[in-house]
Amino acid sequence: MSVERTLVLVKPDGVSRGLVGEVVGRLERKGLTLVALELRTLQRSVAETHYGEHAAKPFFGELVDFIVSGPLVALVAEGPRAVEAARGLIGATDPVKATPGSLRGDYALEIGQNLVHGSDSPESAKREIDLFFPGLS
Ligand code: RTP
Ligand code: MG
Repeated sequence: MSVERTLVLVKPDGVSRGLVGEVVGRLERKGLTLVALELRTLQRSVAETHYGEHAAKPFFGELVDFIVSGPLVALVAEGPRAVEAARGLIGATDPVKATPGSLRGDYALEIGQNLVHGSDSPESAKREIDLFFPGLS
C-alpha cells in the first residue's frame, strides 16, 4: 500500500466555529499521521493560486474572499491512500448532500462555507503541499 500525503484546510468557518479539534481528531482517529499543522491567514495571491482551477467559475471571487476572510488551519496528513481517506471523512462538496457522519454532512449547510478542504488527487496534493509547506510533498 503506497503511503501518500494530502493537504487539509480547516477553512475560516471551521476555525471561527471552534471545530478545529473535531476535524483534526477525526483525521487522527482514522489513523492518518500529522506531518505539519499551522494556523495562518492566507494572502489573496496564495488563495488564488490554491483555487486556480476554479478561476473561470462564477463563484471564484466569493471563494477567494471567503478563504482569506480569517485564519485557517493548514495541515499535511500522511497515510495509506491519504488523499481518498481524507476526502471520505470530509464528504461531498454540497454539505446538504454530504453523507451524515462526514464532516460536511455533520457540521455544514452551505456550499460556500463547507468547513474543510482536502486535496482531490495525489497530483493536486503535491501541488498544494508545495504551495503551503514547501519541501514536504
Ligand atoms: P475544496 O476544494 O474546497 O476541498 O472543495 P471540493 O473539492 O469539494 O469542491 P471544488 O469543486 O474543488 O470547489 C471548491 C470550493 O468552491 C466552492 N463552490 N461553490 N457555488 C457553487 O456552485 C460552488 N461550487 C463549489 C465550495 O466552497 C467548494 O468547496
Ligand atoms: Mg477541490
